[in-house]
Amino acid sequence: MRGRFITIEGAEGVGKTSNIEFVRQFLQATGKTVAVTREPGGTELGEKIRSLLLDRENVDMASDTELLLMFAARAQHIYEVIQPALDRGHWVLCDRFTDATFAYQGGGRGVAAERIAVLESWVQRELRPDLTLLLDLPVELGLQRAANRSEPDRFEQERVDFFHRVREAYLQRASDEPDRFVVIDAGRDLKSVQHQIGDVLQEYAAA
Ligand code: Z5A
Repeated sequence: MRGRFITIEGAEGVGKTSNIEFVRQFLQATGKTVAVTREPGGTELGEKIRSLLLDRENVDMASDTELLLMFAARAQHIYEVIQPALDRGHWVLCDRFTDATFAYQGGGRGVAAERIAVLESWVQRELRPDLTLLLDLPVELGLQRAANRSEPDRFEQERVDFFHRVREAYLQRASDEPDRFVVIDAGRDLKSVQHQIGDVLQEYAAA
């Protein structure tokens, strides 16, 4: 039987990295074999593309170049990691996927959603996440959390209004696809965030 494809999404500093290990352990405790991966990246080639995308020196990268690099990395990721794992019956847990493209390149950069949808269909064919956990919190709080953590990459240098558009685009997608998305209140303390995630997974893994 095909495994399930779960993605974790959210704007800057929402706590994806802090929660992904919790999700992996939770699913493993229910007997699933779990492959954890991330985008952009997840393969040797994809990680090289990630470096190009995050490099602050690439100041003049055009929005279309950025978009195509995201999908180039994704094509390799699906081919090499995601689809083979799902075909083996494993559950794939991915830190960001195409909803991030609709949020960052679409909402943030202003690329038309219809153009992104063309690439989505071309590169992914029928593949879509089965469940998406959207960690949501006020933009300023996320930026504050992220600032305490590391040097800003190319995306993290964007202005606050960019991240407001990213958040709005995510929330719009969640409202458009309520059967796939679960919105988690990520503004609370870590224990409470994990409690919310655990409740969702408990029900989902049993179904
Ligand atoms: N991108 C794109 O544009 N288009 C695409 O299609 C894709 C990606 C796939 C890299 O992603 C960039 O690629 C990303 C979008 C773009 N750029 N940005 N911005 P990434 O996922 O690797 O990078 P990221 O968004 O910068 O994620 P992050 O920095 O790893 O943040 P996070 O994982 O969501 O947060 P965290 O590291 O777990 O937590 C941040 C800090 O907050 C940390 O110090 C924690 O200890 C703290 N924290 C976490 N949770 C809590 C709670 N509950 N309370 C208090 N403090 C907390």
